[in-house]
Amino acid sequence: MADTIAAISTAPGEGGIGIVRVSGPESEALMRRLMLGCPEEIEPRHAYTGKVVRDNSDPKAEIIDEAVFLFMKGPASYTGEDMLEIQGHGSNVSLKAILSSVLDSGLANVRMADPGEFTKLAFLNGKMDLSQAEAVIDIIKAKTDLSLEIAEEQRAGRLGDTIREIRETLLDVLAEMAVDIDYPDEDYGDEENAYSHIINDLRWVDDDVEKLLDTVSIGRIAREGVRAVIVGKPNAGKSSLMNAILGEGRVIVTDVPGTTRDTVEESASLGGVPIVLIDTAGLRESDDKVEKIGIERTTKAIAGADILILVLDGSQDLDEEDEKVLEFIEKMNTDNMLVVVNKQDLGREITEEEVHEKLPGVRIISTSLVGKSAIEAAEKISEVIGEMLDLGNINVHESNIITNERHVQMLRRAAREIDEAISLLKNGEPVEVAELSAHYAYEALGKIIGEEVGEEILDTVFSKFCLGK
Ligand SMILES: Nc1nc2c(ncn2[C@@H]2O[C@H](COP(=O)(O)OP(=O)(O)OP(=O)(O)O)[C@@H](O)[C@H]2O)c(=O)[nH]1
Ligand SMILES: [Mg+2]
Repeated sequence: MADTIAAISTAPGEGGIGIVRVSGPESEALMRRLMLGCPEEIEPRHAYTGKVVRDNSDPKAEIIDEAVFLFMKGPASYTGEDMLEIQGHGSNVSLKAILSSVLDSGLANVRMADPGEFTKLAFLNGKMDLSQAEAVIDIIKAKTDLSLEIAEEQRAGRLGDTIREIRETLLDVLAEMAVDIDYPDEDYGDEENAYSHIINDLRWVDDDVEKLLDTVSIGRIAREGVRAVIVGKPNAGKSSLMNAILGEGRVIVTDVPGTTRDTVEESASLGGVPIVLIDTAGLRESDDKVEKIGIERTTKAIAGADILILVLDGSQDLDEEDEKVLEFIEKMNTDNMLVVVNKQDLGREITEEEVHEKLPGVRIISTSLVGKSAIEAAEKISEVIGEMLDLGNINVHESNIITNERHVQMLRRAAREIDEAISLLKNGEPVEVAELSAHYAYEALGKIIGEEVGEEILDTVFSKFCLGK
């Protein structure tokens, strides 16, 4: 007999409600055993309220909790098996008592569930493909509106559908190749290559795969956030800018140059998109040991930046220190750069022309980051960053966005193999060899939706889940 698994599915801690979830052939028997006064006939998907006891047949059994019992008959359940949910009060003590009553019931093969095992069963029982199962983890772990929306599209099966379509096309090409192997066509008329039609079809597939790969950087932003690094000479107002965007006094601000000595990272949400703001130690020559290390870290942060925000003290002319900073960043792409000319309230010495001389075409904002004007400045900066990221053009509901590293690997492998097949055919190699590459591409795509995946991949995927999901 198959195992019956159980776990507490709600997060630990105090909560209004807490749920013990059971899946497997003993689900119904467990309801009969644990629910005081369980009805003779249990109607699936019907909510029964009742007292929870360790063992119904014991007349002196202590009452553990009062709960809602929900029995779901397989295959119409999340896992595809019979399932039972016991929805009690969200107390660790009572939930543990309910769970141990399930586990110690003496019924056959009842055991604690592994992390992600409910969803793994759903996958194994054909309730969802692997990309959908992975989206379930992404939903649970989503930190921003954007990552949630992407995960929800994937859970609904959008990516899986696209992958199946691409594989179908590829399967047709494989069939064409097989025909050519069996009946080689020596006379190819006007076509420059006997396999032109196959090469063309493979290019279509390649395009589709590349289209998915093009979304990887947006996917990474959705998952990890945009790294925006704030740089500038000491005292320019970098920490003031960080605080203004965060809307709190997170970083120490003083009029002492060299106040920030280490990089400070803080996450925020920009119109639903995660952004990691990184305040840095002002860049300058320094003999101070701590400040020197801070400056090294600034250099490292710059290297890993998606967006660079250069803060200038606009109330003074560009000086040597500014020049030093500019040297640091002059090789960077100005498309990903924003210059904030700060301290406008103290006068305006730096002109846009001057900045553009150093950094052609760069976006410039003038600000004052003290007092009330800081709020306005932060709004303006957020808006421009949004434009820089082209956030308006991310349409989660119209296209797939690849967020999962395993999917990226498989798509890259598929693209490589298709390219290989194309160049083999172009070089006049035997179709058999190219067919093998195309076949590997087909397999790699299949792994995204969980076809032909081994235990090892499944273990890695599901070990990322929490207990009870
Ligand atoms: N008048 C005026 N003062 C500002 C403005 N922005 C920042 N300041 C002041 O300038 C000083 C330095 O600000 P910080 O934000 O600490 O500067 P920083 O670039 O982080 O400096 P370091 O950490 O030393 O590199 C503080 O006294 C701020 O209050 C502004 O727009 N106008
Ligand atoms: Mg600072």
